[in-house]
Amino acid sequence: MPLTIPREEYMEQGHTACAGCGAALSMRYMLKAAGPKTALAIPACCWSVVPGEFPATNLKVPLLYTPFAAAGAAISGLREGLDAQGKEDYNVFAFAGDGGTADIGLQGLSAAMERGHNVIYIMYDNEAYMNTGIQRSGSTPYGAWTTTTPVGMKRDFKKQNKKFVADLMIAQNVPYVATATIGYPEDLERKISIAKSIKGPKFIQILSPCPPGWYHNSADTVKISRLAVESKVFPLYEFRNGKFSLFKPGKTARLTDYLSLQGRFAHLKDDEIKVIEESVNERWSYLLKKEQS
Ligand SMILES: Cc1ncc(C[n+]2csc(CCOP(=O)(O)OP(=O)(O)O)c2C)c(N)n1
Ligand SMILES: [Mg+2]
Repeated sequence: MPLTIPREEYMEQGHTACAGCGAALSMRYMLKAAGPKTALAIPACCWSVVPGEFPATNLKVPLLYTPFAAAGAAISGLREGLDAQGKEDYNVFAFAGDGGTADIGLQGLSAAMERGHNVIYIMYDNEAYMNTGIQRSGSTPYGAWTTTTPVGMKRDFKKQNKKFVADLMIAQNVPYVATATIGYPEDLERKISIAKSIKGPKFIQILSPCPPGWYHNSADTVKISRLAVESKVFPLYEFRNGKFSLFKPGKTARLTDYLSLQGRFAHLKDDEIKVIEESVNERWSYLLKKEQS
């Protein structure tokens, strides 16, 4: 496959992300495709501390920090303000965590999409509230250890299934919805570029492994992100103008290949892994049917 990743960098050295941070790669790739005419809104999350303080932030694009729940409202306001100045050629992005998107920011996201603003909302999904110490979110998968679903004598890991926010955006008929991950960077660049080319609201959910939160080796971030797709745990899909298409990875992996590299799943017994396997297969069949319908 030809290399389609732009060489330009809009994220510089000097950030404070952990070694192997999937969300740092998500930002880097996103900005490469977004380009210099980008205005960014970031709610409370890891990325609200990663760039450092103004004027020494490591991003070459302007950014607005917003309250935790306010990313959707902020990008609507940025869009209106830029348009009023005749700067319709600027792209307006939100870059928000899963807690800020699946939970506290969901109403603001849904409202921004409903108003039809010409914006791109990126949810970087590290599957928990990482900045405040690994608390479970609506996007944390079944079986995961977090500090609010601790595994102790009662083995009280997360018992609820992951809420798939991209599915909710499809239900709302958002003009462009996609899932992506940093292990497939060309695919990620392509999806950001498509989002830029469509007028109206867009939503992209990027799986972004987190070494301290998932208890994995920081050298394995990209590998785990690819295994998530190959094991069908995190399917890559696109929804455009009402048409749904599902990526079928050329190489498949076992669910345990994905789970076994992460300490957050180390406590799981065979019957619990079976529960995950069944729900992964069920979801894959549901997505296949969606593609055929
Ligand atoms: C109203 C409000 N409640 C709680 C917080 C504290 N807080 C800041 S960041 C954060 C976690 C964000 O989680 P997520 O959106 O998943 O991003 P991540 O930290 O994982 O990058 C929390 C709970 C806050 N800033 N505002
Ligand atoms: Mg998170």
